[in-house]
Amino acid sequence: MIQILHDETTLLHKTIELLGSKLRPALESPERVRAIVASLKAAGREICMQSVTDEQVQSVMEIAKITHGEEYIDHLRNTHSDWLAAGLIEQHKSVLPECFRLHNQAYSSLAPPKDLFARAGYYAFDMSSGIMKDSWQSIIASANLAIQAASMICENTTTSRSARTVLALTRPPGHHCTGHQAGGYCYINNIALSVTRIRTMNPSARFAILDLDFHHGNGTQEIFWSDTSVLYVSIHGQDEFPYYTGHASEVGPHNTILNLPLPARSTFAAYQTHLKTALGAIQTFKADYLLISLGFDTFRLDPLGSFQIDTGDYTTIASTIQQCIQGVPALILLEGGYVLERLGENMLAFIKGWEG
Ligand code: SP5
Ligand code: ZN
Repeated sequence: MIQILHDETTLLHKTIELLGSKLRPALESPERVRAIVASLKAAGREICMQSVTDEQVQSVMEIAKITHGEEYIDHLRNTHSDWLAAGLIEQHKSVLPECFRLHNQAYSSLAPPKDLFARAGYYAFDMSSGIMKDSWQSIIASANLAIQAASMICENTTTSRSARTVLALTRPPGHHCTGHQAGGYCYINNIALSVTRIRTMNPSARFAILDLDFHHGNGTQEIFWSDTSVLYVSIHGQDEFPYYTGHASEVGPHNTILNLPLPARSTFAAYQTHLKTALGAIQTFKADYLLISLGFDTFRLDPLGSFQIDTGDYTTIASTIQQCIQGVPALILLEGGYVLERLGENMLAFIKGWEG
């Protein structure tokens, strides 16, 4: 049985984005997780509710700083109140960047700027990572779910045959967030924090990350780029957001990166071929833990995706993975997926395939 973790604090974050040259409510909304939770409950699933204690906030921050550095984490925590105090924003509005940092050898050692507008762009790479008054609380709650899930799969490994898969309903998602830049609705790389947590209990562990979101997980790839104990494998839309990463030629210095881009309108048959390639690489790597970035924006009706994957296909995807990784403890973190009306049934279809 999959154990499912959720924290209602993840629902507080609600922001805006620039999409198709229009500023609008972000597609990454609280309703996404609400829809999944409603379907899970209707199907009689038990959901393990979490809430972050003050003590846990400190420990989440300590773990987050390892991946993201203190300055970036402080930025996430303080930006909205700094803007408010400076009279730059109203309480219920979101901070959005206006100017991004330039990339050039000559500027590479540029220190974080003091100017509040400059900082918003320094710590982001797009305009879908707004920060509103409650964002910090949700970001921490989401990261905490990833950390708790990591602790649980380690415990399960040593205790017994009980649940070896934990699904965390992480929101905001994480896979686009790099060491120091938010983007693509992501503020902290949740999966990277899971890896850190598992390593505190098992320092020599090897990890396979399977990224099934429609978009390439540029952040996860960058964070683990030269890490020999982490294999990063992604199946994603070719030439789609985040546009500049995810090419098959990006393999990393130690061949631990495998990008499997698929053209727009690809069918499930084409997807399955890539999934089998991905799973072959994962088997060869002999990981101790499988971490899945699960996005349902691969669904045929998704506004941000273009694959022809239907609800029942998620059952096949999950059972294909299960058959291949038998016995390896797995952690599943939620990334994207934006068709509110279908998210719940897609998640149930995936779980059905996983549990067999
Ligand atoms: C976690 C996640 O799924 N983040 C994705 C954020 C994507 N934001 C930008 C999307 C730009 C879409 N442009 C139109 C493409 C139509 N195929
Ligand atoms: Zn996505």
